[in-house]
Amino acid sequence: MTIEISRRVLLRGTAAAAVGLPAAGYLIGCSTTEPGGGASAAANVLERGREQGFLRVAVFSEPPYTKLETDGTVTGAEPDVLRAVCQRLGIDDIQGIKVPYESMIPSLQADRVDVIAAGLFMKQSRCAEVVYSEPVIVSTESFGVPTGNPDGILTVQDVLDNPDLKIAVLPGGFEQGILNSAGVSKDQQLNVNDNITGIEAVKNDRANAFFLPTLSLEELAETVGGFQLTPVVEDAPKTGSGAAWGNDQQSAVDEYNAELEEFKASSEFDEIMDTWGFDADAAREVTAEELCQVEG
Ligand code: 6CS
Repeated sequence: MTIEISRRVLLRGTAAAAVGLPAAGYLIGCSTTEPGGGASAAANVLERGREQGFLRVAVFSEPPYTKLETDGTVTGAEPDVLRAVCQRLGIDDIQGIKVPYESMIPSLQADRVDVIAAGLFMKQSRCAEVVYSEPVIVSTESFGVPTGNPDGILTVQDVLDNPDLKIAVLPGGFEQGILNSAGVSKDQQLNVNDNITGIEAVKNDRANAFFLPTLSLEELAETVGGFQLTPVVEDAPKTGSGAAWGNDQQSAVDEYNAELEEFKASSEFDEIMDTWGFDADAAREVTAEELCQVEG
């Protein structure tokens, strides 16, 4: 399994060396990182962040949830909130590490990242493996389809009703989980590496639809175009996400949540949510406990 290290991390040679990261472009396997992930071996992840000056954050670079800029800066709704709250807690910065969704929790468990802030949507199986902070975003799902939606795909049931349909999904992603829970066969699923390859599969007829969060498809419509979004998929569960921490970090998450609660009441939170197109109030009106009831 390889994990892409943002250029900014590589440019921070000493910091990268200090946390046991190689100067290579990729972090390969477990052997190249020290247990505990770095300069500070503090058991409490926030203490580690204060001591080493940053936290390593798993992202996928799927705007507006997360975005790895070409200079290595990590932005997006969730990293921007994480950075703001961390700075209030005395942690100077966060460093983005690109990790596929299916590898995020294993990377956290292997201590190759300190936290996940990727829009890794809350659901029962994930909530059993990590400790989520309170939610900062609430999300819906849509299909990206050819213009005119020639196959009439609007719901997961429509996919079930037509076994000839092929749906592009990100491996290990929330959408793949929805299809699997609904009983959609693997034969109807096309695993794609990222959002661009997913929408290109639709545009070149390798898939009839790309199943992805509504806001991610809206971003692709602006940056890539050449396809149509369906309305929100009504038979897909609605959920949300917040930062995901190691299962042994409950005391750190309690400290983080206390600061996050104050931050969510501030205008700065509204500004970040507005920048990325999310509804700040929706995230204020739901809890991690509620979203961790989402099946899957
Ligand atoms: O939580 C997930 O797995 C999904 N989250 C986002 C932001 N995009 C796709 C992914 O499948």
